[in-house]
Amino acid sequence: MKKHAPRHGWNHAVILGSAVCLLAFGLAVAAEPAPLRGLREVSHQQVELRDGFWGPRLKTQHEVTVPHALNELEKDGHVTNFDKAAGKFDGPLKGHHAFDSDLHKALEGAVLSLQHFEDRPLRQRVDGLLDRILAAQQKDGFLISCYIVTNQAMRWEDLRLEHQMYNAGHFFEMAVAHQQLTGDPKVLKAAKRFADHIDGIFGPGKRHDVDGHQEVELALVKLYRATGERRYLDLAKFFLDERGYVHGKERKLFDPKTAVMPVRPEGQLTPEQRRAHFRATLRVRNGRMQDHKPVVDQHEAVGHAVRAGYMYAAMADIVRFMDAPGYETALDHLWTDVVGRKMYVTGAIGTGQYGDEGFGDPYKLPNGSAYCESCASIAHVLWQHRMNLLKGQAKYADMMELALYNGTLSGIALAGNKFCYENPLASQGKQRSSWIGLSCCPANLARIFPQVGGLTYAVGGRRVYVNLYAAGEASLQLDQGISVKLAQQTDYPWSGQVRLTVTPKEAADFTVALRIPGWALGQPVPSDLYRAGDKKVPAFGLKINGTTTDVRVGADGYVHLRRNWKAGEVVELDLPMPVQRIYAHEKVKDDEGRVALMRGPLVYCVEAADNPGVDFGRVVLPPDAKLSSEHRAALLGGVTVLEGKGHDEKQAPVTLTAIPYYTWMNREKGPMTVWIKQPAKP
Ligand code: FUB
Ligand code: ZN
Repeated sequence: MKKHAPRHGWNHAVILGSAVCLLAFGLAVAAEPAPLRGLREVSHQQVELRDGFWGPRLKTQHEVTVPHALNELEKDGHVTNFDKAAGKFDGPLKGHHAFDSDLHKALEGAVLSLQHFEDRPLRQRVDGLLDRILAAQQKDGFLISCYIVTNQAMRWEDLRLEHQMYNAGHFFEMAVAHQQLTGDPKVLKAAKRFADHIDGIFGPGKRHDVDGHQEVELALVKLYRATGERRYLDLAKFFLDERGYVHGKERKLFDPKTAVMPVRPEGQLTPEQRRAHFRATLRVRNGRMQDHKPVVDQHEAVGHAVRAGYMYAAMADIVRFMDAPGYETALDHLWTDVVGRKMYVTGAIGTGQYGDEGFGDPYKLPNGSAYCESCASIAHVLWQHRMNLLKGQAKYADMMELALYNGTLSGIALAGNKFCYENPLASQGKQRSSWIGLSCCPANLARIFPQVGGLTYAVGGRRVYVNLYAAGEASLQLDQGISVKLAQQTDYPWSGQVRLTVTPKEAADFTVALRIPGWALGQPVPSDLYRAGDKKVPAFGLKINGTTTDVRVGADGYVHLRRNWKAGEVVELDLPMPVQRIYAHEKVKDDEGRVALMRGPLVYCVEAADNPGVDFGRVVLPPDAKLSSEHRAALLGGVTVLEGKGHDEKQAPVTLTAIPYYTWMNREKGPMTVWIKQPAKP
């Protein structure tokens, strides 16, 4: 199943083929626009993650998650909705107005993974599904099944409550991925027609409005990068800039004083009255949709965390590709607020405090009722990745790594076919679902893992940034025509030893910048929200061609290895991975008197399956208890477990065994907690 042909030879053929097809279809062929500032993104197509931690995960995503997702979506009517929209048969619409987006996301996952695995049956299945989607496209380019089937007059009504642009955005992202896989622009062409239709309705001098669920903004940036057409970038910025304004025919600042909460009708409400009241409350500009203020005036993260994450990601994109005064300052403040006051130790975001998947008040991070939606962690990963591209600083990649290995991975079972929506940090026992009617998370999880290769590296001038440590090979293009292959051998995250073989096509002067993770320097997060119990961690080691090299970590969090690299030179990085006790800021009352455990980038938890009969509500782990680690190849797909001696309230000894948080909920149902009680120091 795995592609055997050299990846990059194949890619060149695809790129060439794609240029020919694009010309044949009358689409502009443009080189991808270079960012005005920051780093260049590396496509996951340039990186093969084999073996190690991610290789088997990508295989499971391809062989299990994608077909499972497509089966479930077909069963639930996502595809027949398009058939109905195409006029193939009549019947009521299935599901809700965001249904299309789930199918687009799962298809994007399929297409991304087909870039790494040969799989003719899946390819045919995807082609068939895409034909059914495209058959529903209207003459003017509109393509959302729900409105075509139910009421075309509602197409662009109630934007803030419906999900029109969210559907469109996921369609655009999938189309870009499809074009990159096949070189066949038919889906991209349909996406352009749809985007042009939207561009014809919304924009300066046209209609001023925004979607209630951001996503289209980052998708339009992708469309711009794939086609070179500037108007998609401008439209993305328009939608961002329009937030916080009165929506209508002109640009007018919104007056928050007009946001009055509707009065709930008295007495017993009919379901319709209840719905109407709920919808009326959603219309209030309370920040839930980050539409309460212009984006440049948003300095605190509020509202629905998925929407926020996608919006912040798009803002970071915009700053790289165009002039956007005020954006970077807002992003800096939002980042400080999230990473400093509103993020779980797992890198997850969303507390449920206000009854949604949204940010809560500063430092209010309840564990059992956490509403850390998997989609929010994915959005967080995408945002931190883009912040790293914008600023070239390791702290953003640190947070991307934290959210990826913990908050995101916990959303999917090891077997790849069961999911979790909320990802709490404490539970009395929970089971994963094989599908979720509102399938945003499973479909999102189906598309994030094939992208990990692209998160692993970034390029800036004659510098390659190594952001993640992951076994595999990459083929990168630096400035001045420098081509270089990088091969990583590592057992990361189980071991911090990484062997990097650097093979430039020809000897050349360039820099390999290695991220030294905050956790390896005694700082688990780049804020005071969580601190390591032991700040004195053993120093990391570095060798070049077997010779120990004394290097300093730059202010940007990387060590910069500049030399005239020759083929086959080897860098060995050794990041010691002691078990760390982690403590939360004293203002996080939910974590008071508690300790979490980390080793490397992984956050740990204790789960009943390894600790039978232990009451996590009573057992304590003393601050001086020795903590050991042991790799167990046969457990949970191969994990390093941690052990420490605690005791119960009668001082009876209890051995606690902790597993990586992302592996919980893969065995029988039982209690789990990340934050373990710790007796106060005498
Ligand atoms: O509304 C679309 C997606 O469904 C959101 O991102 C999730 O929070 C879920 O509500
Ligand atoms: Zn979701």
